[in-house]
Amino acid sequence: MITLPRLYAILDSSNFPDTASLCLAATELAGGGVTLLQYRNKSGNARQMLDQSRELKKCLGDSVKLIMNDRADLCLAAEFDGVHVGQDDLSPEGIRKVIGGTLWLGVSTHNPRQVADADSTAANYLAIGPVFATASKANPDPVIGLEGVRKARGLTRKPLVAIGGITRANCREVIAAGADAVAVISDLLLEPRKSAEEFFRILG
Ligand code: TZP
Ligand code: MG
Repeated sequence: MITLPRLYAILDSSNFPDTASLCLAATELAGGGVTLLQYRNKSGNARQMLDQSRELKKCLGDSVKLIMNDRADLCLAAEFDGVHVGQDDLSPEGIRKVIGGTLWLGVSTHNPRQVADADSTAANYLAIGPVFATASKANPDPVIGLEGVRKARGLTRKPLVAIGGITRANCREVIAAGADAVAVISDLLLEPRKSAEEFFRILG
């Protein structure tokens, strides 16, 4: 079983004008204690994604575990540490055929049925959300609230990451509802290092 840090940072390329600013945010997050980081790019082509991923890995070195959103092929090509997939991506079994048994695999879920299904796969951790309203995802599933996190906790013993609208102001109650970690995009953007430090201070 893997152990997740309390904070799982996500860098979405759409929030950065170029790769240099993405890398700057990444190094600031690492300076603030982040050790698990997902690269998310919903608009770039495969070549752009691979270029940016390689730069990200170069600027971070080995201090941070890097997870590729959606794409097992780019995870391997960029030599990342794992892949995170949703309900419309390759199945966990399909992803394992590509990445093998060792790299990390996370699966997004949005309701109890999906949690139960994902629990019986070879995923290393599950994500559940959106817990609160989010502006960072196009066409998000319905908000599940803290009750949705509690329900998910009751359905899996895999490490559980809560996502969606989580901030320094509400993260404590999300962990109290049973999540092992919180995944965050927007509340890390303005001052990445300071925000990350505060998340860790709040969550211990
Ligand atoms: N999946 C469910 S909500 C979400 C994703 C990728 C976006 C989370 O971003 P934010 O800004 O922390 O709400
Ligand atoms: Mg996906």
